[in-house]
Amino acid sequence: MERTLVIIKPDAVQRGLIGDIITRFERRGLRIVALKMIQIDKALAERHYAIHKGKSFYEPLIRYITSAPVVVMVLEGNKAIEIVRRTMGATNPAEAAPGTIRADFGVDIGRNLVHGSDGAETAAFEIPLFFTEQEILSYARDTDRWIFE
Ligand code: D4T
Repeated sequence: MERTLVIIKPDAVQRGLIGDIITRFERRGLRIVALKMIQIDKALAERHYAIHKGKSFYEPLIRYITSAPVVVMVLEGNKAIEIVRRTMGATNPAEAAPGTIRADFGVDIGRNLVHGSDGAETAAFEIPLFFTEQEILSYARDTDRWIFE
């Protein structure tokens, strides 16, 4: 089963949207296998966003993601990576489809509420940045057979 990293970003935490955002993913049927609240430091932010180094939005992005606490989670499920991306909506909330998290709660690209790994390789890189193996739980839910074929 696929795993993906989700970050509920500082703006979402400050705006009291942790519960709403987690609920979207829970209702979708994805299984939460790790979850914690942290404040990302500069070193971790720079590793996580290394791919964007040198771009015009890089410095503001690092300032934003380190500015206040975030909630990080590992979600698991069939096609979890794609399902999370579609549930979040387009990177720019102004272009996100109605019904997605970014469209329903956001306006600007630099305050887009949530992060989800954008592919299998990215997930494999990002998850260990935030969680040890011991922090990621393996368990089944009684409802799993009603969600996963
Ligand atoms: P993240 O990584 O935060 O989930 O976002 P996406 O995967 O959807 O988008 P991304 O990697 O292209 O961008 C990372 C992060 O940078 C912000 N950003 C992006 C920005 O402020 N201005 C921009 O022009 C772009 C492209 C938003 C998300």
